[in-house]
Amino acid sequence: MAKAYLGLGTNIGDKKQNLCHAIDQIKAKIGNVCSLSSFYETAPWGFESENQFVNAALCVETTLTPEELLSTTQQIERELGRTHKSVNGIYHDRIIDIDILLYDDLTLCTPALTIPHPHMTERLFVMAPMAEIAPELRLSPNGLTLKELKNRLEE
Ligand code: PH2
Ligand code: MG
Ligand code: MG
Repeated sequence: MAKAYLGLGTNIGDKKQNLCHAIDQIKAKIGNVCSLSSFYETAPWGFESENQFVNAALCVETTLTPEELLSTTQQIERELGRTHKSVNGIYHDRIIDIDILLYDDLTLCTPALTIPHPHMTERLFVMAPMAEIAPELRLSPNGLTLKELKNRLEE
């Protein structure tokens, strides 16, 4: 059984309800959710929008491969009503975004999927919830813990 960490974000509609629906679908289609962060209200990062985000992170135990996990998270995004995908760093308001952050200690780089998520350590909206649920987890290549990486962003 693998442990995958997922980042969740939403900035339109009933945001808390969007996160709860996504978490229900993750439990139904992916596996047991073994930790879940608080919900964080965050400002849009990397694009202009008047709509604030709510972000969270969770850990799920799963028998899905990384590729199956990606197709399942994308299916859940569509079922919850997501229309646009972000392309080339152009972001849009969204009902739900589910990003694969970590999958055990796997590193993977294919056109469809990069694990660890290539931008996770740059973004406080990811690292604050991650440091809440897995503060002592160490990330290669530099071996810093998630808490240390999060503290760096706040300096
Ligand atoms: N997601 C993005 C781009 N910007 N900003 C916040 N605050 N939260 C997000 O989840 C987010 C973002 C790309 O997926
Ligand atoms: Mg994202
Ligand atoms: Mg995404």
